[in-house]
Amino acid sequence: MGEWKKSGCILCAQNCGLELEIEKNHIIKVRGDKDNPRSLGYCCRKGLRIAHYARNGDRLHYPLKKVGDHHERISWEQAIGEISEKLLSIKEHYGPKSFAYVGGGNVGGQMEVGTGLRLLSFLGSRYYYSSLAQEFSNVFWVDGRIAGKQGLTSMSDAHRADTLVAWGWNGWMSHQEPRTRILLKEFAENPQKKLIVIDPRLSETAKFADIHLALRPGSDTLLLKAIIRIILDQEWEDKKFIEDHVNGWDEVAPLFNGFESKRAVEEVCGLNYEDVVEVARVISQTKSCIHQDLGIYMNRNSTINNYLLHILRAMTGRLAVEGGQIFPAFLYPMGSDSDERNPKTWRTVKHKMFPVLGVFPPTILPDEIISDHPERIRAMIVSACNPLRSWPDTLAYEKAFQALELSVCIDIAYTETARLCDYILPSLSYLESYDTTCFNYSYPEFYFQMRQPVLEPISPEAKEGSAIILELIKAMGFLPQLPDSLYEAGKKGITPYLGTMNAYLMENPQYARFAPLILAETLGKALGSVNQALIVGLLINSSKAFKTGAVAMGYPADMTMVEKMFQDILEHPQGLVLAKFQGDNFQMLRTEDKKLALKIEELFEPLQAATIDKERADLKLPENYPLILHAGLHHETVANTMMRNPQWNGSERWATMLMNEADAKDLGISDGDKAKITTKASAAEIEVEISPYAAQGCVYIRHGGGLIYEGTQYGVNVNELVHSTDRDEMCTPIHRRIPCRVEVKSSK
Ligand SMILES: Nc1nc2c(c(=O)[nH]1)N[C@H]1C(S)=C(S)[C@@H](COP(=O)(O)OP(=O)(O)OC[C@H]3O[C@@H](n4cnc5c(=O)[nH]c(N)nc54)[C@H](O)[C@@H]3O)O[C@H]1N2
Ligand SMILES: Nc1nc2c(c(=O)[nH]1)N[C@H]1C(S)=C(S)[C@@H](COP(=O)(O)OP(=O)(O)OC[C@H]3O[C@@H](n4cnc5c(=O)[nH]c(N)nc54)[C@H](O)[C@@H]3O)O[C@H]1N2
Ligand code: SF4
Ligand SMILES: [Mo]
Repeated sequence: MGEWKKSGCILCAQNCGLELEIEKNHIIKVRGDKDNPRSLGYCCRKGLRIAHYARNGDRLHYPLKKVGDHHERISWEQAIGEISEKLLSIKEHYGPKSFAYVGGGNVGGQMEVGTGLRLLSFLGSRYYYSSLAQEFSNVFWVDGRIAGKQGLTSMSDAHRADTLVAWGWNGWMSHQEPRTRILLKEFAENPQKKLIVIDPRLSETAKFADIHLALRPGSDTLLLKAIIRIILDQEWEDKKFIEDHVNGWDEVAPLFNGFESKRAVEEVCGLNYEDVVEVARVISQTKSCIHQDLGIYMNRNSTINNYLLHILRAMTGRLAVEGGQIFPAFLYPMGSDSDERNPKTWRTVKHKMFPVLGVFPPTILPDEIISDHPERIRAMIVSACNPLRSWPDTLAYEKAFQALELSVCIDIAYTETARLCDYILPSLSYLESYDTTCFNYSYPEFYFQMRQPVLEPISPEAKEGSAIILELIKAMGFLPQLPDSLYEAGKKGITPYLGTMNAYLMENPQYARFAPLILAETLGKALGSVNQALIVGLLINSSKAFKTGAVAMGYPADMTMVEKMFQDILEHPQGLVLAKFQGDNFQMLRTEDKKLALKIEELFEPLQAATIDKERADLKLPENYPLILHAGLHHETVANTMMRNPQWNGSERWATMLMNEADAKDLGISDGDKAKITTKASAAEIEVEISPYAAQGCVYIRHGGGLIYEGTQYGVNVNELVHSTDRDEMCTPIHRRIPCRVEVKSSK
């Protein structure tokens, strides 16, 4: 019999509450935590197998340094000393643009970003690259324009909707909504609710649909334009909502003048027009919610499609409303506002690409390293991210890492990225440390969970990622000498600490911008955790809306709020509600008049240029690549690159490429045969699985394959098949549409 402890799942952004039975520092049983206010006991197959994340043969135990072609153990002192010296020397020789900070957290935890971004800024650089810009730059950019500022990322509020549209989202497998399978079943079973799935294939989610529009892959722009045109023709738009809450409608509506919806739907999207009219009716006439996902974000026309989706929501009164698409408030936003129209916004030296939400895109990073520009990137710290498997064009990344003068990886495992780095620093895992994620979003109740350590560290040398970066910052001399009084005050409690800190900053206003780091260093020491101190910092710096919402929950309005709240957080390892937002969702907007700014002038031209004829021509595949590779299915047998031991999937068949029966017949391929798949980037051999879940003309390889576990590679790394030029206007990769060809290699 072990001890049951409350924690959270770190394997997807739902971060469900979990209870773990721990015996002798091993997880022996897992169950969903009914006390978690958001997940309410829900847990999927991945969460149940989380023990494979905590313990695996690739865990790191001490700092390593590359010597020749292998890594050797070194001390922390040597690691911090050498890395900080090299960083300063590279900066001195080549300037601040030569440094990039990469990752900083994944779906399981992000507190190390709190120190990582400050290290970046101390070195004078703004080059922060993360996986966020591999999916969301397109939608973050559109959200930013419509809401008035980047950082207010909108999300679907499916549980309160009557119609749920799954657009390029396979929720049954990927979740992406709280308690997704329960939600989808509720939509399937309740006659008052409708599930519409817009996906070229019969996905696992589409099986539950009332209406499934199996559109031609990549024809979403025309379908969206058609739905909008139909609503206008039928006068189904919500005129009152538009009048009250939308600016720019008079200029947006004419963009759809003369659009031939029937012809687009039938000739290009390959759909029945009556079905599309019905979908337009249901979206506009019921309490509808559209959840779009990677089928849109990682596809052609991603920015225009996100714009069209918001136009559709706004004209039907479903944007910034409960049960539709809402702008939730965060304790901390996913990133900072960056506006490329401001000439001070940094661009990359080679591609002149701008950041979105403060993040630069992974598709161009290899070019920015390999470039012969004098200010090219030469030094990089990667933490909690695995670009060598997660980011497009592995072959380009392999070359780029060779061209770096300093590469450092902070991880829990000897990953494919770690293998190429000069230094590898061992982090505590998310189950061995205090951490939280920015995915705590909910509205109007603000739910929050700080996970607490439930396992003893496997390695006595491992540290919090944030603490490692803080060590580097200190070794480079960026932090002032801090008085003992600050260290001492932390031991007396948070309120006395804040008093001492305020007094210190009044006397030393020049250090105000270092406040979070001073907190991390001094309060972090008192609490025994930098991450905890950073979370206290988030509470201190929370928005006015958050603080007002917390007072409405009964928290004191004065300085003691932070201490009281942090105490509650510690006493509720299952998570809790910290605030209840007041007023309607429009109050979250950053536009001056709190209206939706629907007019995005830069997109008018490309939106209109996407005509039926142009789209038809653009959708044609090259003759030598007649099939579409869906590069990275987020299937239940995948957990990004977090579960390294392939045994976590038992005897489940997971390393295959899914193919439609008709395509297999055409190519003379049988189930279990080895096929060769070729793309512009490269070629690979892979076992074919004939599947009802594959659309004709498309093949599907799961995301996260090709991990090297204890020295052996398992499965195909799909990012070897993606070329860095397979990207869209926001530089997000077009992983859902990689032209390819497939040939039979050997029969089983
Ligand atoms: N089990 C599991 N769950 C996960 C993850 C995991 O690794 N494993 N990862 C998590 C992460 S980080 C993410 S971002 C999410 C991703 O979650 P999803 O976005 O749901 O993942 P995908 O597998 O890409 O599913 C996208 C759907 O888009 C469809 N699609 C492809 N092309 C088109 C098209 O042209 N038009 C339309 N309309 N649809 C198209 C595909 O057929 C597919 O069903 O999953 C999360 N959940
Ligand atoms: N071709 C293709 N590529 C894709 C996708 C696709 O669909 N197709 N999907 C993309 C998507 S949506 C996403 S979100 C990304 C995800 O890709 P990444 O951002 O790379 O995230 P993960 O694979 O979840 O984990 C990254 C690293 O975090 C490490 N890690 C785990 N726990 C800890 C910890 O406690 N501390 C530290 N420091 N490190 C830890 C893991 O060992 C792993 O090496 O992949 C993307 N890549
Ligand atoms: S839905 Fe996501 S967070 Fe919840 S148990 Fe499954 S993998 Fe973990
Ligand atoms: Mo993702």
